[in-house]
Amino acid sequence: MLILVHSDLNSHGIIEYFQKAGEEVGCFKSLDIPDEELKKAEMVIFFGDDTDGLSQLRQRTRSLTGKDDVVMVESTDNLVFNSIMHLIEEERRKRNSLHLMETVKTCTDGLNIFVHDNPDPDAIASAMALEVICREAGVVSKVYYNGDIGYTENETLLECTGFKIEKMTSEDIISLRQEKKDIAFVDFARPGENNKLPEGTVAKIIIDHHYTNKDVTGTGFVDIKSVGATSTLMTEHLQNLNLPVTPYLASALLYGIKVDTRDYTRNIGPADFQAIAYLNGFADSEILPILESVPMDPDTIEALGRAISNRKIENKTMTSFAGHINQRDDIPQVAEILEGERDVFTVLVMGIFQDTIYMSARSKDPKLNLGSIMKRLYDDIGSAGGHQHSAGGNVPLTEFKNEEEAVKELSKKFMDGVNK
Ligand SMILES: [Mn+2]
Repeated sequence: MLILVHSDLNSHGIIEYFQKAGEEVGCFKSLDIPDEELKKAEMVIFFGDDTDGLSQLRQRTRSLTGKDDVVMVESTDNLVFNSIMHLIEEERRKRNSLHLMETVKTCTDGLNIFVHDNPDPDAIASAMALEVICREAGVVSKVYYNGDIGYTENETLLECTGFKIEKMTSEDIISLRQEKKDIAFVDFARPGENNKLPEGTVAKIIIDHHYTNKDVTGTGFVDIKSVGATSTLMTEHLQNLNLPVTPYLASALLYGIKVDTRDYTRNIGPADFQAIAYLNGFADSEILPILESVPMDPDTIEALGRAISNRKIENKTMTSFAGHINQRDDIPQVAEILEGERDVFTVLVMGIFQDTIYMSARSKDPKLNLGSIMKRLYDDIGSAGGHQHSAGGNVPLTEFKNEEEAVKELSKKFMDGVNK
């Protein structure tokens, strides 16, 4: 039996709620609870701040039930405070999503959605979700990327969902800027950083989760929160706007969260778990394994082989050169595998693709912020940045005498930068 004391909860439907559920519940406005009721109590919840009354009740309950943990106390002020705070928070979240919807609706000439270079599953799934919002708003949208779709799982994701994403050429960038269409940045926040958009490109909508972009502001809708994945933010918007989530979109977003949090171990928090719980209600349990079953490309295996033989380890930090690669995305994959070596905390893998040396860094060291380290070390000669534990960058080979020098210089910078 559940007993509620000193309360006016009768009028709040609590009694009816438990009675409907077939549970016995008693509600008392004073401490005159009959012994026979108190004896049966599973829980007694005492509302208020009457400390004398509370200790009397505790003593009585203890002698009648022989147990210490039956009586619980809750201050009514706390109860009201928590409910109100919850209400305000929910309302703000809803309004934030409505603001996104309203902003999308103002893009009457259409919305060009950009994801970062070599988009990962999180960027792609988030763009898919933003397209759903555009469709709902009656706004024509198109998604653009640069670089490679890379990661074979991305190809599977696109094939399975039928989602269209356009590769941009440099001429495209010029003509896109001349168009009147509005621009959205998804999974990145600054033009020119990990994307080919010219500096000064103004986005009406920015949705990103990169810690290093927290301070970015804008005039339209800006949603930058340090959560595990942009997919988490997009899931919140879909939920708040009550928009339909197809099994494929749900699986894509779940996959985005899974990959970005590296199997739920990196930068993951309550918001991500909430999004996962929500998406689970829509996902098809057979789709996610399809998205995840990724055969490794033979080129990646070759790159891995070269990186294994070239690796150098000093102070738990590894640097390695994977040689000339056929796809830029071999580099992060190789870095992720090499980071698994015992006693290695931090890894930098380099590879050459079309006159540029690409780098991917990974770290298990909680004290490092790789994103800012990479930015500090390489951004002046190329472009670099990323998350705390995973970052990347690239530098044109013209910055160096030759390839050998490039590898040597970049490795040394990394070793010094990480171990200083
Ligand atoms: Mn992301």
